Amino acid sequence: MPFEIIRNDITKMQVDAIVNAANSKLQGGGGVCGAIFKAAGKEELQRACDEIGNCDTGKAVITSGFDLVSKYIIHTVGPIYCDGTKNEAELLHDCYKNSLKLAMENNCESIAFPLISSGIYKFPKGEAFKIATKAINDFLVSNEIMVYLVVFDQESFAISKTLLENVSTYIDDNYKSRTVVRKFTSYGRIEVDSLEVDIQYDECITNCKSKAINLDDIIKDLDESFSETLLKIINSKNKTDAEIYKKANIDRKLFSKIRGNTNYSPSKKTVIALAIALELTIIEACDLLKRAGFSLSHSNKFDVIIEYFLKNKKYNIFEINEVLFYYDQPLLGGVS
Ligand code: AR6
Repeated sequence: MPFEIIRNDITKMQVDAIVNAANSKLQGGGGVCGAIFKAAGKEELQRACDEIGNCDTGKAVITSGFDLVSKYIIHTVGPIYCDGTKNEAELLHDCYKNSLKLAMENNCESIAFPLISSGIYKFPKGEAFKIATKAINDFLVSNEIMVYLVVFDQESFAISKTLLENVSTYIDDNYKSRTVVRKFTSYGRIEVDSLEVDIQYDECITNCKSKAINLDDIIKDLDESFSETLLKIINSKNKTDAEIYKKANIDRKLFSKIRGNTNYSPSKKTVIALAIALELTIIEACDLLKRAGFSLSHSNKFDVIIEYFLKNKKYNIFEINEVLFYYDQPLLGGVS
């Protein structure tokens, strides 16, 4: 199952369980805890918490979600950050692991976490984010559950400064935004939205014009489909399906659809996620995209960011998603 990072108010998440960044006495508090108590119904939730009593740091307990959309609230107690030498990282990792375990025991198919300990408990946000993503990824290697990490601010990201600077320079050098070009003709002034047209598309038009087209010939001579090509690449790289859809952060059911239907039309972000998981070169990735009817364009910021990672052979999908998220772009993977 995939893992998605989203910007939202956790109390609005439509999932089976949301996680509360609680205190060990399980008392209503500030921050995300305050928001959850308010949305769930303070008195009822406090009564349920009081029945449990308390919870040690790194551990998790569960209550009903009361007035929330989610069925359950999992309360986990993050460490109060001191100086990094008091086992804070391990305890924070345990919060995610134990909450996920508890969600599985209660048959939850989806769960949303806030960035535990990163507010009132003062864990540095970048580090807290890294620990959260690592703990979630570790758990997903052998478990099936949809996980959302709900973050409030860009500060939470652990992306290295150098990576951000490199991507930013690459975008500046390559991104061509839509510009309106004013042309003067004998009819007066007209305005043209000058989007950069893909070279491939240009070539295709030229080829079509220069050749007499026989539709039967073209259909007989169709290239291999996206899914046929994908399965061949997976085989040639000696990978299993599970290795690839997990690395691509793609839902297993979506992958089964692609495998089972030669003519399946995946979304562009699914193709890119698979290209990243297969560690394709930029040329191979463009070929795979073409087989699904897509291309990369310099007039699209998302595409330029993907191109940066492919060209630099950086294939960590979560790192790519952090950068995409930073630039407010759609993330890779998911269920469609
Ligand atoms: N949705 C998602 N994230 C949120 C929301 C929200 N509605 N509100 C805040 N955040 P914190 P902690 C983020 O302080 O550090 C309480 O009093 C926020 O930006 O809520 O673990 C408890 O009772 C931050 O990144 O939790 C404890 O006593 C993250 O949630 C203590 O605070 C966690 O910040 C726990 O402190």
